[in-house]
Amino acid sequence: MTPESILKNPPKVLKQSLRKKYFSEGFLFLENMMDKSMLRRLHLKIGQAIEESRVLKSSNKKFDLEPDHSNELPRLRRLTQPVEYYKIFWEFAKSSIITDIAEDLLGPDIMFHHSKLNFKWCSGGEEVKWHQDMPFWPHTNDSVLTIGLYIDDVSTEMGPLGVIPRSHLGPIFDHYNQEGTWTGAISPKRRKSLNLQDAVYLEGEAGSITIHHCRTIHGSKPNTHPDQYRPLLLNTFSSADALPITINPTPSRYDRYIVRGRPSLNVHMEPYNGKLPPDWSKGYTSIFALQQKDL
Ligand SMILES: O=C(O)CCC(=O)C(=O)O
Repeated sequence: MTPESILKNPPKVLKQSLRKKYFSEGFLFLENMMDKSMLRRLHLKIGQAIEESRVLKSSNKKFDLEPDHSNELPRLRRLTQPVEYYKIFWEFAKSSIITDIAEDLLGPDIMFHHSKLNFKWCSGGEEVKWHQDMPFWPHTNDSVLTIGLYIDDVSTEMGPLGVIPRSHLGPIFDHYNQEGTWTGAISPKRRKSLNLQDAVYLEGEAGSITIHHCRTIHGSKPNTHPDQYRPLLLNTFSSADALPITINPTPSRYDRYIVRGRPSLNVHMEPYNGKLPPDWSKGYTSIFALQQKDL
Protein backbone atom coordinates (compact mmCIF):
# COMPACT_ATOMS: atom_id res chain seq x y z
CA MET A 1 0.00 0.00 0.00
CA THR A 2 1.08 3.57 -0.49
CA PRO A 3 1.24 6.12 2.37
CA GLU A 4 -1.59 8.07 0.71
CA SER A 5 -3.95 5.08 0.64
CA ILE A 6 -3.02 4.07 4.21
CA LEU A 7 -3.65 7.58 5.55
CA LYS A 8 -7.16 7.62 4.03
CA ASN A 9 -8.27 4.95 6.53
CA PRO A 10 -9.36 6.27 9.94
CA PRO A 11 -6.66 5.83 12.63
CA LYS A 12 -6.93 3.17 15.33
CA VAL A 13 -4.54 4.48 17.97
CA LEU A 14 -2.14 7.01 16.47
CA LYS A 15 -2.98 10.65 15.89
CA GLN A 16 -3.08 11.52 12.19
CA SER A 17 -0.12 13.89 12.76
CA LEU A 18 1.96 10.96 14.09
CA ARG A 19 1.05 8.77 11.13
CA LYS A 20 2.13 11.57 8.78
CA LYS A 21 5.32 12.01 10.79
CA TYR A 22 6.16 8.32 10.35
CA PHE A 23 5.85 8.62 6.58
CA SER A 24 7.93 11.80 6.43
CA GLU A 25 10.63 10.87 9.01
CA GLY A 26 10.79 7.09 8.60
CA PHE A 27 10.46 6.33 12.33
CA LEU A 28 8.39 6.96 15.47
CA PHE A 29 9.07 6.68 19.18
CA LEU A 30 6.01 6.10 21.38
CA GLU A 31 6.06 6.23 25.16
CA ASN A 32 3.54 5.04 27.76
CA MET A 33 1.46 2.89 25.46
CA MET A 34 2.22 -0.49 26.93
CA ASP A 35 0.29 -2.51 29.43
CA LYS A 36 2.59 -3.10 32.43
CA SER A 37 1.35 -6.65 33.03
CA MET A 38 2.38 -7.72 29.51
CA LEU A 39 5.78 -6.17 30.14
CA ARG A 40 6.15 -8.15 33.39
CA ARG A 41 5.19 -11.42 31.66
CA LEU A 42 7.69 -10.83 28.87
CA HIS A 43 10.34 -10.00 31.42
CA LEU A 44 9.73 -13.23 33.30
CA LYS A 45 10.00 -15.33 30.14
CA ILE A 46 13.20 -13.56 29.11
CA GLY A 47 14.70 -14.43 32.50
CA GLN A 48 13.82 -18.10 31.87
CA ALA A 49 15.33 -17.99 28.36
CA ILE A 50 18.60 -16.61 29.77
CA GLU A 51 18.69 -19.43 32.32
CA GLU A 52 18.12 -21.95 29.54
CA SER A 53 21.04 -20.52 27.54
CA ARG A 54 23.59 -21.00 30.34
CA VAL A 55 24.52 -24.56 29.38
CA LEU A 56 25.20 -23.71 25.72
CA LYS A 57 28.75 -23.74 24.39
CA SER A 58 27.97 -22.09 21.06
CA SER A 59 25.19 -20.29 19.20
CA ASN A 60 22.35 -22.27 17.70
CA LYS A 61 19.14 -21.52 15.77
CA LYS A 62 17.52 -20.08 18.88
CA PHE A 63 20.29 -18.31 20.80
CA ASP A 64 23.00 -16.11 19.32
CA LEU A 65 25.77 -15.93 21.93
CA GLU A 66 28.75 -13.67 22.38
CA PRO A 67 32.07 -15.57 22.08
CA ASP A 68 32.70 -15.42 25.85
CA HIS A 69 29.24 -16.61 26.92
CA SER A 70 29.48 -19.06 29.83
CA ASN A 71 27.33 -20.85 32.36
CA GLU A 72 28.50 -18.49 35.14
CA LEU A 73 28.31 -15.30 33.06
CA PRO A 74 25.78 -15.64 30.23
CA ARG A 75 26.27 -13.12 27.41
CA LEU A 76 23.54 -13.24 24.81
CA ARG A 77 23.30 -11.26 21.63
CA ARG A 78 19.94 -12.42 20.38
CA LEU A 79 17.01 -14.75 20.97
CA THR A 80 15.97 -15.55 17.40
CA GLN A 81 12.26 -15.93 16.61
CA PRO A 82 11.03 -15.94 20.24
CA VAL A 83 7.51 -16.43 18.81
CA GLU A 84 8.54 -19.94 17.82
CA TYR A 85 9.53 -20.94 21.35
CA TYR A 86 7.37 -19.04 23.84
CA LYS A 87 3.62 -18.39 23.51
CA ILE A 88 3.79 -15.02 25.22
CA PHE A 89 5.90 -13.53 22.41
CA TRP A 90 3.35 -14.51 19.77
CA GLU A 91 0.55 -13.24 22.01
CA PHE A 92 2.39 -9.94 22.15
CA ALA A 93 3.15 -9.78 18.40
CA LYS A 94 -0.52 -10.12 17.53
CA SER A 95 -1.86 -8.15 20.51
CA SER A 96 -4.29 -5.36 19.74
CA ILE A 97 -1.87 -2.59 20.71
CA ILE A 98 0.80 -3.82 18.29
CA THR A 99 -1.56 -4.63 15.43
CA ASP A 100 -3.46 -1.35 15.91
CA ILE A 101 -0.21 0.58 15.56
CA ALA A 102 0.73 -1.56 12.56
CA GLU A 103 -2.68 -0.97 10.97
CA ASP A 104 -2.28 2.80 11.29
CA LEU A 105 1.00 2.62 9.35
CA LEU A 106 0.47 -0.37 7.01
CA GLY A 107 -3.26 -0.38 6.29
CA PRO A 108 -5.98 -2.88 7.25
CA ASP A 109 -4.36 -6.12 6.03
CA ILE A 110 -1.11 -7.03 7.77
CA MET A 111 1.31 -9.89 7.41
CA PHE A 112 3.87 -11.03 10.00
CA HIS A 113 7.46 -11.56 8.85
CA HIS A 114 9.72 -12.30 11.83
CA SER A 115 10.60 -11.50 15.41
CA LYS A 116 13.80 -11.24 17.45
CA LEU A 117 14.96 -10.12 20.86
CA ASN A 118 18.25 -8.26 20.76
CA PHE A 119 19.96 -8.25 24.16
CA LYS A 120 23.04 -6.08 23.72
CA TRP A 121 24.67 -7.36 26.88
CA CYS A 122 26.18 -5.05 29.52
CA SER A 123 29.91 -4.06 29.55
CA GLY A 124 30.47 -4.11 25.83
CA GLY A 125 27.41 -5.69 24.17
CA GLU A 126 28.18 -5.21 20.50
CA GLU A 127 27.24 -2.28 18.31
CA VAL A 128 24.85 -2.73 15.40
CA LYS A 129 26.40 -0.97 12.43
CA TRP A 130 24.37 1.37 10.24
CA HIS A 131 22.18 -0.61 7.89
CA GLN A 132 18.77 -0.78 6.25
CA ASP A 133 16.46 -3.77 6.69
CA MET A 134 15.11 -3.94 3.13
CA PRO A 135 18.37 -5.42 1.68
CA PHE A 136 18.14 -8.31 4.21
CA TRP A 137 14.62 -9.26 3.10
CA PRO A 138 13.40 -7.28 0.09
CA HIS A 139 9.64 -7.13 -0.56
CA THR A 140 7.64 -6.19 -3.65
CA ASN A 141 7.11 -2.73 -2.13
CA ASP A 142 8.42 -0.91 0.92
CA SER A 143 5.30 -0.92 3.08
CA VAL A 144 7.21 -2.91 5.68
CA LEU A 145 8.20 -1.86 9.20
CA THR A 146 9.62 -3.07 12.47
CA ILE A 147 8.05 -2.36 15.85
CA GLY A 148 10.44 -2.50 18.80
CA LEU A 149 9.67 -2.71 22.51
CA TYR A 150 12.11 -1.82 25.26
CA ILE A 151 11.61 -4.41 27.99
CA ASP A 152 13.76 -2.36 30.42
CA ASP A 153 14.58 1.34 30.70
CA VAL A 154 17.23 2.20 28.11
CA SER A 155 19.70 5.02 28.79
CA THR A 156 22.28 6.50 26.39
CA GLU A 157 25.09 4.27 27.66
CA MET A 158 23.03 1.12 26.99
CA GLY A 159 23.07 1.60 23.21
CA PRO A 160 19.51 2.67 22.36
CA LEU A 161 18.30 2.23 18.79
CA GLY A 162 19.57 5.05 16.57
CA VAL A 163 17.83 6.16 13.37
CA ILE A 164 18.65 8.63 10.62
CA PRO A 165 15.54 10.69 9.97
CA ARG A 166 14.27 10.78 6.38
CA SER A 167 16.87 8.26 5.21
CA HIS A 168 14.00 6.00 4.06
CA LEU A 169 13.42 8.50 1.26
CA GLY A 170 16.96 7.99 -0.07
CA PRO A 171 18.59 5.11 -1.92
CA ILE A 172 18.77 1.47 -0.93
CA PHE A 173 22.41 0.95 -0.01
CA ASP A 174 24.69 -1.88 -0.97
CA HIS A 175 25.38 -4.15 2.05
CA TYR A 176 28.20 -6.06 0.33
CA ASN A 177 31.88 -5.12 0.52
CA GLN A 178 34.15 -4.49 -2.47
CA GLU A 179 35.00 -8.18 -2.70
CA GLY A 180 31.29 -8.97 -3.06
CA THR A 181 30.89 -10.47 0.44
CA TRP A 182 27.71 -9.70 2.37
CA THR A 183 28.55 -7.63 5.47
CA GLY A 184 25.05 -6.66 6.62
CA ALA A 185 26.16 -3.05 7.01
CA ILE A 186 26.73 0.06 4.92
CA SER A 187 30.47 0.17 4.18
CA PRO A 188 32.66 2.85 5.88
CA LYS A 189 33.22 4.48 2.47
CA ARG A 190 29.51 4.70 1.66
CA ARG A 191 28.78 5.82 5.24
CA LYS A 192 30.47 9.14 4.42
CA SER A 193 27.42 10.12 2.38
CA LEU A 194 25.01 9.57 5.29
CA ASN A 195 23.72 12.40 7.47
CA LEU A 196 25.10 10.78 10.61
CA GLN A 197 25.08 14.12 12.43
CA ASP A 198 21.25 13.98 12.27
CA ALA A 199 21.03 10.55 13.95
CA VAL A 200 18.41 10.36 16.70
CA TYR A 201 18.97 7.89 19.54
CA LEU A 202 15.72 6.62 21.01
CA GLU A 203 16.38 6.33 24.71
CA GLY A 204 13.41 5.80 26.98
CA GLU A 205 11.63 3.88 29.69
CA ALA A 206 10.60 0.24 29.72
CA GLY A 207 7.49 -0.10 27.58
CA SER A 208 8.58 2.49 25.02
CA ILE A 209 7.91 1.52 21.43
CA THR A 210 10.21 2.19 18.48
CA ILE A 211 9.00 1.95 14.89
CA HIS A 212 11.23 2.10 11.85
CA HIS A 213 10.54 1.85 8.14
CA CYS A 214 12.35 -0.93 6.24
CA ARG A 215 14.47 1.61 4.32
CA THR A 216 15.37 3.77 7.35
CA ILE A 217 19.08 3.63 8.14
CA HIS A 218 19.50 2.54 11.74
CA GLY A 219 22.01 1.02 14.15
CA SER A 220 23.12 1.25 17.76
CA LYS A 221 26.28 1.77 19.82
CA PRO A 222 27.80 -0.80 22.21
CA ASN A 223 26.26 -1.15 25.66
CA THR A 224 28.76 0.31 28.13
CA HIS A 225 26.49 -0.01 31.16
CA PRO A 226 28.35 -2.06 33.82
CA ASP A 227 25.52 -4.43 34.69
CA GLN A 228 22.36 -3.91 32.64
CA TYR A 229 21.67 -5.58 29.34
CA ARG A 230 19.33 -3.86 26.86
CA PRO A 231 16.54 -6.15 25.71
CA LEU A 232 14.86 -4.77 22.57
CA LEU A 233 12.07 -6.98 21.21
CA LEU A 234 11.58 -6.43 17.47
CA ASN A 235 8.64 -7.63 15.36
CA THR A 236 8.47 -7.05 11.59
CA PHE A 237 5.25 -6.72 9.61
CA SER A 238 4.27 -5.73 6.09
CA SER A 239 1.11 -4.66 4.30
CA ALA A 240 -0.43 -7.88 3.00
CA ASP A 241 0.22 -6.75 -0.58
CA ALA A 242 3.97 -6.41 0.09
CA LEU A 243 5.28 -9.91 -0.52
CA PRO A 244 8.81 -11.05 0.35
CA ILE A 245 10.82 -11.71 -2.79
CA THR A 246 13.58 -13.68 -1.05
CA ILE A 247 13.57 -16.38 1.59
CA ASN A 248 13.01 -15.36 5.22
CA PRO A 249 16.44 -15.60 6.94
CA THR A 250 14.78 -16.58 10.25
CA PRO A 251 11.54 -18.34 9.36
CA SER A 252 9.01 -19.44 11.96
CA ARG A 253 5.68 -21.22 11.79
CA TYR A 254 4.11 -17.73 11.63
CA ASP A 255 5.94 -16.68 8.46
CA ARG A 256 3.42 -14.68 6.36
CA TYR A 257 0.69 -15.11 9.00
CA ILE A 258 -2.07 -12.52 8.60
CA VAL A 259 -2.23 -10.80 12.00
CA ARG A 260 -4.91 -8.32 10.93
CA GLY A 261 -7.44 -8.24 8.10
CA ARG A 262 -7.18 -10.73 5.26
CA PRO A 263 -4.64 -12.00 2.76
CA SER A 264 -4.35 -9.75 -0.28
CA LEU A 265 -5.48 -10.95 -3.68
CA ASN A 266 -3.29 -8.26 -5.24
CA VAL A 267 0.40 -7.70 -5.13
CA HIS A 268 1.71 -4.14 -5.13
CA MET A 269 4.93 -4.08 -7.14
CA GLU A 270 7.47 -1.28 -7.08
CA PRO A 271 10.93 -1.30 -8.60
CA TYR A 272 13.55 -2.61 -6.16
CA ASN A 273 16.77 -0.71 -6.85
CA GLY A 274 19.05 -2.70 -4.61
CA LYS A 275 21.06 -5.91 -4.51
CA LEU A 276 19.51 -9.16 -3.38
CA PRO A 277 20.82 -10.70 -0.14
CA PRO A 278 22.72 -14.01 -0.16
CA ASP A 279 20.66 -17.19 -0.38
CA TRP A 280 19.54 -17.54 3.22
CA SER A 281 18.22 -21.06 2.61
CA LYS A 282 21.86 -22.11 3.07
CA GLY A 283 21.78 -20.74 6.62
CA TYR A 284 21.72 -17.47 8.53
CA THR A 285 23.38 -16.54 11.80
CA SER A 286 22.46 -13.01 12.92
CA ILE A 287 23.27 -9.43 12.12
CA PHE A 288 25.66 -9.41 15.08
CA ALA A 289 27.60 -12.47 13.96
CA LEU A 290 27.76 -11.16 10.38
CA GLN A 291 28.73 -7.58 11.22
CA GLN A 292 31.35 -8.57 13.78
CA LYS A 293 33.33 -10.31 11.07
CA ASP A 294 34.31 -6.77 10.07
CA LEU A 295 34.62 -7.59 6.38
O1 LIG B 1 19.35 -4.05 18.39
C1 LIG B 1 19.54 -2.98 17.80
O2 LIG B 1 19.95 -1.98 18.36
C2 LIG B 1 19.21 -2.85 16.34
C3 LIG B 1 18.87 -4.14 15.75
C4 LIG B 1 18.68 -4.17 14.29
O3 LIG B 1 18.68 -3.18 13.62
C5 LIG B 1 18.47 -5.46 13.66
O4 LIG B 1 18.52 -6.48 14.35
O5 LIG B 1 18.25 -5.47 12.43
